Order: sequence, then structure tokens, then C-alpha cells
Amino acid sequence: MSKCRSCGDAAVVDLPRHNANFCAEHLQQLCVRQVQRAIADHSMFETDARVLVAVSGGKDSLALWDMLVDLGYRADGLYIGLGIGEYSEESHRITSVFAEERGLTLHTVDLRQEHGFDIPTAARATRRVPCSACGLSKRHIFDRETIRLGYDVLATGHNLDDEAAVLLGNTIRWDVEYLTRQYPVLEAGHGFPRKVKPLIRLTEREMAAWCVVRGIDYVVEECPMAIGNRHSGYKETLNQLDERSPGTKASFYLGFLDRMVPVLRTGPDRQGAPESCPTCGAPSSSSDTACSFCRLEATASSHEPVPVRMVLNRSARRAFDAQWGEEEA
Ligand code: Q46
Ligand code: ZN
Ligand code: ZN
Repeated sequence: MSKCRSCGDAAVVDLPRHNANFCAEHLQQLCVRQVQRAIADHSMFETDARVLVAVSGGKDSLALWDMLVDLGYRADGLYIGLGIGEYSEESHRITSVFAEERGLTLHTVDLRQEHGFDIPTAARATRRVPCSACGLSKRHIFDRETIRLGYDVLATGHNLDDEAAVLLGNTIRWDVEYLTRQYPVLEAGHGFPRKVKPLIRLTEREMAAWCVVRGIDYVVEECPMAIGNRHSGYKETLNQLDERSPGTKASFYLGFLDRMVPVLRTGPDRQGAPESCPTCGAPSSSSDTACSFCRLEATASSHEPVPVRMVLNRSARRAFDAQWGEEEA
């Protein structure tokens, strides 16, 4: 049996990028140190900050919430009900149980109840890719609720794998504007809250291991809309590279932060002060027309509800049915 690098006890996980195995205790120590380092290196927030964690029921966001509370931060959760069939129901259940068991405060916004639409319907009604309607809605609601509820900062569970995949996509397209903005801290201002990503130094595998050793129950299934999307393809590609030469993913992304971001930041600041949406008051590019979320809401909430299966392609639908059982359409 393999042994922990730090103490010699039986190891529970091997982490090729550290070229070592770790027991439960030292895995936790490693994860906590990486989070503390990310928070300190990027001055994410002070020890007394009120932090709102965007939780989805997946391993990353629940692990982040768990870690921040464990480190003594005042961290509450915010869950958004996206209406993605059984996947969303299960995510909500798991997130609520997590909060209840630990006596934590969880805020919930349900898209269908509060805005009259869900993600499958929004995708169909606006002919958008589901993840685009979803990302827009999540950003709008996370920003709004962070400010409305008076939190100092919004923390999201994006990990090293997520950020490296986004970086690969932005690089392949040479999207300089996105590359310039790809940073684990977005400052508050112009009606936007401060946003941070404390898990950027930890991989998906490390987050899953954290949940196992901490006994955190999380939604293992991927969102049915994610199956086969481009982002997943980039992740696979980076994992193949990392298998051949462990640590590639980390040096690609963390090297970007260290060495490329300073170069990109010498360019002109492209972000001007936005106007306010005439309908909801959120920051918007124009004060004459409603913001993109309000336009999405107007179109999607007048459309009849669309079940999640109807917006999946054939392979995603097969995977969905295998996971959640065939629904009567
Ligand atoms: S929840 Fe929403 Fe993700 Fe599902 S629809 Fe796409 S963006 S994949 S993180
Ligand atoms: Zn150990
Ligand atoms: Zn608006």
C-alpha cells in the first residue's frame, strides 16, 4: 500500500503533479494551504469579510464553502434553482442538506418561481445555447444578490481545471479581451460586486478527494447540458497532456497568472462605466434598452415550459435518460 509523503501513514490519494501520495489529514492540509495561498497572493478578501459562496451542489462549490467555514470565514451560500429537471432537484436537495447539517445560512433563488422561466425554456425561447442563457442568468442573480444582501464578496468554486480549460479556449481563439479579464479577482465597481475564485490552485481530482475525506455528499452527475460541450473537450485535452507530463495544467494556468497577466495589463483599460438597465437597475450597456437578463426573462417567461430532454442533443439525451430515467415527453 502506498504511504503518505508527509507522515508515512496509509495514503488515500495519489497526486501525480506533486509526485506524491497523501493520507486524509495531509491531503486536507495541502488543500487548505493552497486556498490560503490563493486568497493571500491575490488579496481576495480580509479575514472579517462577509463572503457569499455560489453553491451548485457539485463538489467544488460545497468543498469551497466547507473550507472557508473551516478556516473561520463568515461564509453563507447562495443556490440558484435553474429548473434543469431532476438534476436541479437533486442539486437543491443536496445543497440544502449540506447547509442544514452544518447550521449554515443558505439563500435560494428559484428562476421559475421568481422570474417565470427555467434554463431549458430560456434556451428554446431565445434559441441560445443552454449554457449561454444559464451563465447570463447566474451572473445577473449572483451579482444582484451579493449586493442586495450586503456581502463584501462573491466566491465561486472554479478550480484549476475549469480555469485552465477557459484559458485554453481563449488562447485558441486569441481572444485578447477575455484573456485580459481572465483573473481570479474581479474588483467591485460600476454596480458589480467583488468576485473571487479561491480554488484556482486546486484540481478537480483534489476537490473530489477533499469531499471524500470530509464526508461531503455532492451531486456526482454532470449537468446534462454540459455533455459534449466545447469546455469539456478542452478539459479532456488538458488531462491528456497532464497524464503524459504531470503538472502541465498547473504550469499552463498558474504561469499565465504570473507571467502573462502583467504583460496583458499594460494595455488600455477597455471597460467604461456602464449605464443602468431601465427595468431592473443592473449595470447595462445602455439606459434605453433593458439589460440582457431582462430581455431573456421577457422572452423566456412568455414561452410555455420546455422539458430538459427536449433541448439535449441525441448523445446528451441518452446519457440523461440513463442517469435520470426516461420521462414521458
Ligand atoms: S449549469 Fe448551466 Fe453549467 Fe448546466 S446549463 Fe451549462 S452553465 S453546464 S456550469
Ligand atoms: Zn499523512
Ligand atoms: Zn435588467
